[in-house]
Amino acid sequence: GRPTLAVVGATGAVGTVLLQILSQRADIWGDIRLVASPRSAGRKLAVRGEEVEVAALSEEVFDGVDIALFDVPDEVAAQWAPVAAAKGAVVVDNSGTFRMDPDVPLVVPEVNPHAARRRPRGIVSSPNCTTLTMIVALGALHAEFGLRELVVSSYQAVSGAGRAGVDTLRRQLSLVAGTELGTSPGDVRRAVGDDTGPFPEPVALNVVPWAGSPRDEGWSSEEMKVRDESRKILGLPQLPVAVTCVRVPVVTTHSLTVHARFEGEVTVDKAREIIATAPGVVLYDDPAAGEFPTPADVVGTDPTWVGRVRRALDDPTALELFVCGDNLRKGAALNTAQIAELLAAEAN
Ligand code: 11C
Repeated sequence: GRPTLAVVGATGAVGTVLLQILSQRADIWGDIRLVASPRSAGRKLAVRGEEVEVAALSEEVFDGVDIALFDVPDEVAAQWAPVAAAKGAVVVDNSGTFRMDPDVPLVVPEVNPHAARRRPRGIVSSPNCTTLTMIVALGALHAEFGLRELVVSSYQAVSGAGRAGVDTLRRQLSLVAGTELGTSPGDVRRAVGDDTGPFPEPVALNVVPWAGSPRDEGWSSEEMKVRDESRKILGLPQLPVAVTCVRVPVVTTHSLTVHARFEGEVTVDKAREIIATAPGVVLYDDPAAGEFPTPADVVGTDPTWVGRVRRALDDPTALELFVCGDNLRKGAALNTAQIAELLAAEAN
């Protein structure tokens, strides 16, 4: 029969997009069970055109489940993913909890689908949205040119921090709209007040060079994830990665500037050909005509969009790129749905 799917965290920012994606893609699923915290249990959500009641997270909800998609906070995944796996479900987890576990594959179907086959814990992880924004395009370029070094900066949307992030930006924008704020030190901060939500500083009319929590030596957790996860997905454990993560006043869609250095000389023509033909990647690059990806155009779409493809001015082995990807779709929900489809195909 068709596999039974559970969606854990169905009411969250990513869960909501996941239900849309499951309703849009080829329907390979039997039962789809929706699961959330007891607080959200009993609500009805639409998936595949039907209203489905949300069940409270418990051991029993995993009875008979073949694949369980987890879009929940790290600590909830840490507690419940092993419970679902012990019940016989293959877990596809979108949290940061298991990504660097050597017994948990970290999978991007366009880049390393084979890695999903070895999963001794019954858990497959999906990468962080910032890593996912660039990794499909980089995987394709690496396959041709051999990646040797990455230098990246992110421009991350507030929905990366969930509903609270979006609510914070909208509230702050309403407080600064139509004003002349942004002209003297601290004026934006005074206007939006002390409650900056999940961000350390106001995000409206601002950029904030911080995402995640503090790690050693001044690094952020988000920056460490981009480095560690990129290395694991590409199978390049020593890859030098320099990264700065920055939050910008965009609702959804992360962007990155990428400086990628390769084994030997590269040409823009070849790079453009690879980007234009790689599955899951779109080349949108004609600056003279005003064409390059921006979050306002990319939001709601599935692929990674790449523009501003240039060879580094001072290094014939390096490329400069600007990439955009919807952080809730390919950055989260879509990648987990694609992994689930990969696992379901395996069973046939
Ligand atoms: C952000 N990328 O934009 C983060 C959120 O490891 O899955 C996702 C954190 C993670 O804030």
